[in-house]
Amino acid sequence: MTLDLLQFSPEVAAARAAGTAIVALESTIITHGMPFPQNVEAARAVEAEIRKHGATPATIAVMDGRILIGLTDQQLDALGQAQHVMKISRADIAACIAKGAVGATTVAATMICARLAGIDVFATGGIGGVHRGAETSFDISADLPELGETAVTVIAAGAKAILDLPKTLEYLETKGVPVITFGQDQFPAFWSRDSGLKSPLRMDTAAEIAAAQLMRTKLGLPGGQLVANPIPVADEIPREAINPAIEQALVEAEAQGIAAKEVTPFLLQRIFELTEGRSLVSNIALVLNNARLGAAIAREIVALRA
Ligand code: PSU
Ligand code: MN
Repeated sequence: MTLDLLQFSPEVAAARAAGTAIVALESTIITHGMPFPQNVEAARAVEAEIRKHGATPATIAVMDGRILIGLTDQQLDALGQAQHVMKISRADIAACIAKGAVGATTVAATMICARLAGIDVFATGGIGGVHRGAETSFDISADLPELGETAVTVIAAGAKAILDLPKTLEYLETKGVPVITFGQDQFPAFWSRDSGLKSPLRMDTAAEIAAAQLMRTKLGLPGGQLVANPIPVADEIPREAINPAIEQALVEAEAQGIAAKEVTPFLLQRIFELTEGRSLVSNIALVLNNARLGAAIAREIVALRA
């Protein structure tokens, strides 16, 4: 029944029929995370990277009352330029589909759709988290509880230092989410390889990460895994270099009364402007890096299930 709501692109439908590896991708990063035209170029490059590494990309969005699992070139282009696209999470995905609006899926909504489509792995840039000042604003991204509920392995470059990273890790632990850093002991902070915090878990191979997800299923544990994949050394922006932009963006958000769903897009846009585009170059590089690891994990899951 739910399958009626899903519209698979021809490429994704073929991968499903063949039982080969698929990696889900979100669309909020396209509509609210990066400016046009770099957003569409980046989305295409990420899809190509996944194909190059032996898996099929499935970019997810909502249009015309259906959930698209895999976008055609035209759909991707239209989404990348569209104005007034809804940023949808768990709270608003049903309303968006029901009224036939165009919606870009956040990490939480992409996880929900990936699970419905039988996709185990999802690669992105950064996840939402506990915002600084959450003790008064209560601003905690719906991405975090989703990881505790929906069985999808999400690959991100950690969380941005616009967030309160210690609180984000505490919240994930409370929700029973394994936070696995790939190949190092320190939890990464998106543009920087080191947040100064120790990662709860560390794994060094895609096979281990795949096995851990299947073990959760075997144990009857709901929920996914967060894989934190450090940005490549060559693309890193050191903490000292990015921090002034982060601090200024946060001050401006506060002064302008930016709240709720607007907070994350506002901060991303301001940091892009304040770093004169440097943040975006690194952002694209780390998403490509996550796409490669996502493809490897998806292939291992297929192999383990065989
Ligand atoms: N963090 C990033 N880039 C992004 C986002 C977060 O570094 O593009 C997007 C993702 O779609 C994420 C969403 O799921 O913002 C979180 O929004 P909020 O904080 O409103 O939950
Ligand atoms: Mn929020």
